[in-house]
Amino acid sequence: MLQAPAWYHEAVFYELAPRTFCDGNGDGIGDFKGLTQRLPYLAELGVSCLWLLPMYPSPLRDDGYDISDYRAIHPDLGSLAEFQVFLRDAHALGLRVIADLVLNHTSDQHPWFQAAREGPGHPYHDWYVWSDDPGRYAEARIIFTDTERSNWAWDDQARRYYWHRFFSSQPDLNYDHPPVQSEMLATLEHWLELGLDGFRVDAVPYLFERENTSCENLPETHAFLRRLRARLAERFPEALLLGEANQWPEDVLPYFGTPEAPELPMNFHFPLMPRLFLALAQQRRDPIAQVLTRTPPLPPGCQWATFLRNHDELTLEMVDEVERAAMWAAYAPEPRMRCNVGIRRRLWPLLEGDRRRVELLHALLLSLPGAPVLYYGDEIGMGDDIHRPDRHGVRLPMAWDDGRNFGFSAAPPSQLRVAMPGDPGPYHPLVANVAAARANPSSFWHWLRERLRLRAEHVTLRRGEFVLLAPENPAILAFLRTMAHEAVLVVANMSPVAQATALELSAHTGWRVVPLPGARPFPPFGDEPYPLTLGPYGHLWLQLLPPSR
Ligand code: TEU
Ligand code: CA
Repeated sequence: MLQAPAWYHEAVFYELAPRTFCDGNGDGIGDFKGLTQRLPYLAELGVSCLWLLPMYPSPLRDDGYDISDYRAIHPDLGSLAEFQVFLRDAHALGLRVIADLVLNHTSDQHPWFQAAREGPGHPYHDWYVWSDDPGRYAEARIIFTDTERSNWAWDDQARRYYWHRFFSSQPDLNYDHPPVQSEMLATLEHWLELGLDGFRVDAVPYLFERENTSCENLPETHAFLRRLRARLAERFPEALLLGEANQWPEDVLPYFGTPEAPELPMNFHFPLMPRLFLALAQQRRDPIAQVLTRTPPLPPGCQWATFLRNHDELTLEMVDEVERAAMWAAYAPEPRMRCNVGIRRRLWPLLEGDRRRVELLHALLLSLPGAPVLYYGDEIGMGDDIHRPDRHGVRLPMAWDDGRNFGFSAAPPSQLRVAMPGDPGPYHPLVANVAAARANPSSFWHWLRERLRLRAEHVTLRRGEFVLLAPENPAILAFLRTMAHEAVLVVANMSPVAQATALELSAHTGWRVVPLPGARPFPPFGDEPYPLTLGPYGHLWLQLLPPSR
């Protein structure tokens, strides 16, 4: 009997930052008290696992991805007790919670790094990667190309260079030093003992460095992940480790490990994400079909985390030059829209507020193989602000109603740590807020909630075998999710004009066709190719039922 899939295989994730979700104590900063008050909203929407952006003490040079204490909650966000109330209430509502964990580097304000700066004699010096020669690891690419010119930074006190794959205020930990590995393993256990359901493992390809390599995806990194997985397997077999390995498909696969030597049970499907947008821009299915064909089947017990957007730039690191140029042209015509090797825009502005395309991409996100990850605010049509520094423009406060600070905080507007957007327009929180979305039965919010319900109702959409079809019409993406008792046929028109197609489905001759949602049955499948017409950016979920049922 197939082992029942782990809880995370079929979860719908919802990525949020406690700092910008809801302020519970009126100091102008989102916090766990506010997030706790909004848990019923998240349960009502129909998501099943929250992914919290970094919640630890931090000088916030990288919005919390620069951690200065791995075992505490940032005081802005509340006390450990308030975090535990949040976790208890989330679990009571059937919501699981994973937290972002940054293994690769700390803040330069972490006491470990401050001690390490004392120099080679200090016991903490080897917790970081130092060199007298800034030419070491010369083949490692710079990731934050907008701000960093080198992966080495000089430290005046230590009189040596230190290694940093991200901002120079984020020194990399030295995973060749055993106490670092032990401390990080203990940190994971610390939070799991408090009831956390798992982690999103940040920047996992960069943990180790070796000369004459790209310093990404090294065997030593995979060996550490095997050690990490084995360590948790005994006491926390249900704990999720969701890897952020932003790599080409063949380089992401190894992060799942093998059944004999497992690593991370879930990884983000970075290869797919930009190609969903590229297919729209090019009005053809190929970018999606090619990457899905190029993605080998996962080892048993593993699952992709699929997503449209997140708190970072829409990364173009793993597409080729031609694809990147097409994406820049289609989605980032203004240089301000670009950040590093990506596009710092939220979903709705990226798609010009075109609800048809937003629904189309969500219809694919919720029916393609993988566990979908929604980004907070996309459900209410939230906008961005490209005039804010770095990626902050895609991390604005959530808007709950049309009241003071749009329901985010009771503080005076001037006290908000993160200001609400000011630009008038279709995404202004006056119109794009939860209350307005819920009050309008024909809003995208209700459409999304209904699709989440259908996905929860149809195990075929979560676990069905994926079969890609190849209709004549290149603008049409069509695939099946099949199980013995039913199949779901998904058809999508990637173009802005109506398209006709005819699908070869001889294996389903005589099967009944029921649209999801809706009940007006379509004609059953005959021997002929099945004709369908889709409107601009149209899409269908069609339930196929065998004649017997
Ligand atoms: O990003 C890791 C990373 O490699 C980024 O370059 C990412 O691939 C790119 O931004 C597109 O997603 C993680 C966090 O997501 C990011 O917010 C942090 O700034 C970074 O790590 C450093 O902790
Ligand atoms: Ca607060």
